Amino acid sequence: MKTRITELLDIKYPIIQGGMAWVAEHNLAAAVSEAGGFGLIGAASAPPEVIRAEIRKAKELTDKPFGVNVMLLSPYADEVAQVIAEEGVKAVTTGAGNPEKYMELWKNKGIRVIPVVASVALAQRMEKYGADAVVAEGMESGGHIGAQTTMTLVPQVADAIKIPVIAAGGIGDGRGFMAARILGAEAVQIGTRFVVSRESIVHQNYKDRVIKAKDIDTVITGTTTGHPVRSLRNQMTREYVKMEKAGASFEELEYLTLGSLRNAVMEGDIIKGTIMAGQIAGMIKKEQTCKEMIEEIMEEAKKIKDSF
Ligand code: TUI
Repeated sequence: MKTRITELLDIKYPIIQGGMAWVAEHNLAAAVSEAGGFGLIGAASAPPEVIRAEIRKAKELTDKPFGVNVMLLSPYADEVAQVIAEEGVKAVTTGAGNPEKYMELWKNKGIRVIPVVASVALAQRMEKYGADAVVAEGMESGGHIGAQTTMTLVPQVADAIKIPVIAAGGIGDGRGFMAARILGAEAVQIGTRFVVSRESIVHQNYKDRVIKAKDIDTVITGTTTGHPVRSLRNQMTREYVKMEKAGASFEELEYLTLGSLRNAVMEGDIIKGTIMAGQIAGMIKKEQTCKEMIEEIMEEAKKIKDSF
């Protein structure tokens, strides 16, 4: 299935992997790229030298193109942006902000720039500043989210810009893939499903919790701090919501979640940790390799296409 995104990124299938903090390291990125999708290393809040090493390790595992996701709230964002330009990857996606100040640096190195946006306004601004594509990410996603749903955001962004759109948020199978294509997207970004892939280094407790999740099991915390985050309900989110209702300060809430994503992903602390996951978690039922996941999605999509 050829689209402007498969051409832009030189990939077989129009499926890109979410730049998930702690989860999206070199093994996952390489596995997704080897399977014909587009893998990404999630830089999250990691220091620049860690990202340099991650890029080099991914290059040892695959000759296929892959990218890095830059989380713009990171204290290391400037240095990470520089490291990416030095090391060279096929594309950068960005999250949680406006990547304007880095776009020239990356574009001069021939790196494709694909900002993740949660509004039409930012999508238009990114196009004007030379973005190659955008990811339109709905609030069904896990992690830090905007306010629009995928169903409403994707067609509005697709109508507003000429560069290709990648849909994200709530997509995990061939039906979601085809729905996104019908809404005007030329590829999809998938996060939560890849969390439970065999190649994912995520702790088994976390994977099992995602697999066990029901449709209504995610909650949004942090609305009061201006950084809403979707994760699976647990002791931490109950405590967080209680504190938010009681008018806790930004600092108190930050303290509660300090290191909590790492503790969930790496140590398997699914009680006090933050189990970021999207609303599609309820549909994800088994661990598979990235190749099995991608090929299954594409086969389902083809069946749907042929039945129309
Ligand atoms: O960035 C994400 N997902 C993330 S980042 C993250 S780490 C984090 N943890 C706690 C609090 C904050 C961050 C975990 N998950 N997705 C892409 C995304 N970007 N979603 C929403 C946005 C976004 C929001 C506002 C992008 C731009 C924006 O405004 C920029 C502007 O200046 O207009």
